[in-house]
Amino acid sequence: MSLATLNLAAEAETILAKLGVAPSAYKGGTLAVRSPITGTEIGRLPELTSQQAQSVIGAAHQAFQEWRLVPAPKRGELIRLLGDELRAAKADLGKLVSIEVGKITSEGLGEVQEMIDICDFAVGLSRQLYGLTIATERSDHRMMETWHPLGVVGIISAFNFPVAVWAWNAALALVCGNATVWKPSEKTPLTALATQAIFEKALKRFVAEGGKAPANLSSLLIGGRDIGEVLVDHPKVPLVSATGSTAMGRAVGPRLAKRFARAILELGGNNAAIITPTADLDLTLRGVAFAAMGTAGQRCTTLRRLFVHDSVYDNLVPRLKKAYQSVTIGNPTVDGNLVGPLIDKASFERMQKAIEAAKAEGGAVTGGERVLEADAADAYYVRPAIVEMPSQCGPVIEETFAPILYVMKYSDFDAVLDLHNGVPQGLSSSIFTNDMREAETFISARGSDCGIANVNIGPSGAEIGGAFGGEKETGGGRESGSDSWKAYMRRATNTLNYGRTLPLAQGVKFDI
Ligand code: UN1
Repeated sequence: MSLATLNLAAEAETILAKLGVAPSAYKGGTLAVRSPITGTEIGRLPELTSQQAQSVIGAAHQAFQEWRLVPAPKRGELIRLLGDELRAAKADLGKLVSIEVGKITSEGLGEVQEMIDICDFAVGLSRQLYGLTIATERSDHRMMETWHPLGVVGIISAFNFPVAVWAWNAALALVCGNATVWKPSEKTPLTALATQAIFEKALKRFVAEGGKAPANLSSLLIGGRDIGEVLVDHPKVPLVSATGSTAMGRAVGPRLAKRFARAILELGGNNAAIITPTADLDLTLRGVAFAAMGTAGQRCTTLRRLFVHDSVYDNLVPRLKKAYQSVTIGNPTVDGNLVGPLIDKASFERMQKAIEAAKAEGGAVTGGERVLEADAADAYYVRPAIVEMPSQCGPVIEETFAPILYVMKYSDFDAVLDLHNGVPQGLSSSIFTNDMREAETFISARGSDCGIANVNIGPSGAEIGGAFGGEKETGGGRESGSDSWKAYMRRATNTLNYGRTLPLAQGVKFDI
């Protein structure tokens, strides 16, 4: 089916109706949404005023006050039901992700799977929100920590993972006893509406089964930057988890710091892989191809810099170029296509600008051109670009959210580690090697400085079980697995005296 004959607005409407979203939520408003598959409009959402946003947050705070009293394993039951509803909605929500973001089918479905996985994780976690008991220096005393719910958790998400990132945050925040308020990207509000409707279904079941849950436990703020600012500045929001560009983080971070609110920032990545002399090149080729071209280069974890040892360069790079030339680009909902569109025209223009800047620095470019323009003049499909660079300079040290892979030759391992870490961002990284010393060094204190460091797999496609996030300009936040839940709770240290005397710490005497 050609792109011109697609009716994506109708397809989106069918899915939204099936998932329980009323047409008034996405018709007749002021926020226009376009599908990057064709560039055509698929919705026009009513936007909230700042005042309405304030009252949504106020209501969420009230919900928090009730929800924090529900035992955590019971809160976990709500998330179990959410996972259940997401399983039932997987095909529809996955398709809507493809329509709204342009992800290929398996990645749209994978995104919903990521939501299901974090729900499973959070259900187990709801019985494991434990603190330590710590040896005290005083007799007949006990010292311990307890973890308590925090309040309203604000979630600001980006277009590229329009629903999974909400789920990472919301599933944990809710089992931890918080209420959530979500400001999705202006580019992807339809999948947010659908997710909210799925959550409401789970909540209804929870209440029908005798669970106690307040209204407004999870709310959505549809609107632009001003609405995001209301969330960031609201005194009843003790934590904001924000995913997006470093520029966004620079705006959000200081505003939160000013009122001593917590921040989980997931910002830009400029992820690299080092291909060493002993790398399994077949495996490397596949790892690099997915990490660099998958999601049309629009993941925070996308592979953007490739350092190839000079002994394998002439073997690997021509094969990689061939893969780039033959990769199937087009309608992401058609099986077999591996690269869908860029999100919009601005993204395409940024990509072209970066390619021009790389050329000016001596870069040799393969690919990068616009394709399928005749089929869909308002959609921006590109052939992923390989840019062979003489050195790490110019656009290579920036994050351009598009499929550009900068390839550089190296000969010395220590020097390449320095280059690897020589960018402002620090999200994800990989090494492809069968040399144990190199692998261990890469993940050691003097190796990769990123939040994620992999061996023989690419930097993208992390599982939810690990903590997700990065260092330096990536923002330092951690979400998802491991003990990331601690960021969504407040810790209290409790000292209990079960004796009849009052020994003071540090031997202090104060006898009255
Ligand atoms: C993002 O790009 O915002 O590791 C997150 C990955 C995914 C999440 C990416 N699990 O690529």
